[in-house]
Amino acid sequence: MKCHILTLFPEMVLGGLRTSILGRAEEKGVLSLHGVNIRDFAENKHNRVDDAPYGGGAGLLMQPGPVYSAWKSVAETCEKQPRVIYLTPQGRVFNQEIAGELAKEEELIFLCGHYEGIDERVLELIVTDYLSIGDYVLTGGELAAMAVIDSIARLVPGVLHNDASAEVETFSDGLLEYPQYTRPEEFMGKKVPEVLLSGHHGNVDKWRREQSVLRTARMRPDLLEKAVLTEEEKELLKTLDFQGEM
Ligand code: 6GU
Repeated sequence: MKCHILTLFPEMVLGGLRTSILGRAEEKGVLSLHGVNIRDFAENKHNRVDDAPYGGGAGLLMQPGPVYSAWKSVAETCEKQPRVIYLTPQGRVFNQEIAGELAKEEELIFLCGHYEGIDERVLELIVTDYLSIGDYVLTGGELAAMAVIDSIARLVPGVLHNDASAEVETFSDGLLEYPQYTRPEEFMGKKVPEVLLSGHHGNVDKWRREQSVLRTARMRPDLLEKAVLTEEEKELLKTLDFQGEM
């Protein structure tokens, strides 16, 4: 998978993403991250890429020319035109399902806005997907692009050590992850649950599944609507009253 990131701050996005697992994935050759500095495509000798909005109003907007040229510099190198994802609080709210869809793409272009946004005309010309990472406002699209790219990249085969770990975790079945423990067996007087020391894998799986269901009911009851539960699990939840717990 190859991700091109069009931004005024490529060092922020690449520095963040390359710090850990994705950096190693790049070294292994299963992922490629390419930062494109929109400022390199400025059309004046002061390298300015922003200007005041027509009609007045606060703040500055990114001008269409440099954004278009930055996109074109990437698009020219691609056989099949990649989807162009613009990060904006006006977009569809990103989730694990969208991550799974985007992880199937060979190549993606991410466009990060700054200031008050980007001139609408260039968005109409190049953007295929509008994505938000939640209902709050950031100063720019970079942090959102990093979150989206991280969650997509970890689904690409070979990025994680074992592909199984991408599956078991939170949301693959619509439930939160079960609690986990490592050494020592006792910490500050708190013991690791007995069943995990038993070596009985059937019981371990059963306990973990139950913990996932209970934890989801307590912490994110909204997720249960879409989760696939057995009749037994539904009965278990009916017997509980979680109001205000945890
Ligand atoms: Cl994608 N961009 C910005 N600037 N703010 C956001 C966002 C994106 N998603 C949530 N807030």
